[in-house]
Amino acid sequence: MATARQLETGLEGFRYWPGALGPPDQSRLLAEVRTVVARAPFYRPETPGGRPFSVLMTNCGPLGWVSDRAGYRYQPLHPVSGRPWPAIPPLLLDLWERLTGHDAPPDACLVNLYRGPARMGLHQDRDEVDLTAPVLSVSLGDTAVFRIGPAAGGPTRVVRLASGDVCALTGPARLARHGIDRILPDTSRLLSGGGRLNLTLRRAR
Ligand code: MD3
Ligand code: FE
Repeated sequence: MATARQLETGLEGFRYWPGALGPPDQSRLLAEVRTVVARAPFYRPETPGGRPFSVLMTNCGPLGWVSDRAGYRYQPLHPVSGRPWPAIPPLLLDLWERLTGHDAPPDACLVNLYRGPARMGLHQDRDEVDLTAPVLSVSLGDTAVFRIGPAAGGPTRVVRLASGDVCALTGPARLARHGIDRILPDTSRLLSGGGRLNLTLRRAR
């Protein structure tokens, strides 16, 4: 595994491994994600204010991140089917151990699907109990224009996240403001029909 790049984000703790997963591993991971999605279909969450997300979501692991009129939270059941989320694929658990070195495994994996004009506004991830645990993100499919800046506000910068890229957020970067401006169409052939999948591993509790 290549050494992580510390991008000049001014964000200590943002680590980035371009091409951490080569094409064979991307295909293997995609097959595992399809198995997850067969048991826990994508659905469109709503913000607490009642606006639909442009991103479709599902989860795997003991807990899944959900949003609806009651707010943001982690819960053990799919909000539409009422069934438990499927297990986190072993490939992702291995990646977490190898890249974060964290002593405890992730208990939540959010799967985001971006198609067409889907985007995600600038936000912080703060629904987790232990904010000292890292977050690990894996990108598959079309390239994303990812924006990140300091927790306190101020200048942001853009990083293109391509298929197979992995990034980890630890320390001061854990509460960084971040979002997805847009997806660059036709930049990967991994997903038939195009679009982007992002898998985010976290410790929610
Ligand atoms: C920086 N997802 O689900 S992943 C999210 O590509 C989310 O779907 C984006 O932001 C996506 O909450 C970005 C990269 C990422 C994930 C977690 C972070 C960046 C982060 C937590 C803190 C700081
Ligand atoms: Fe986020």
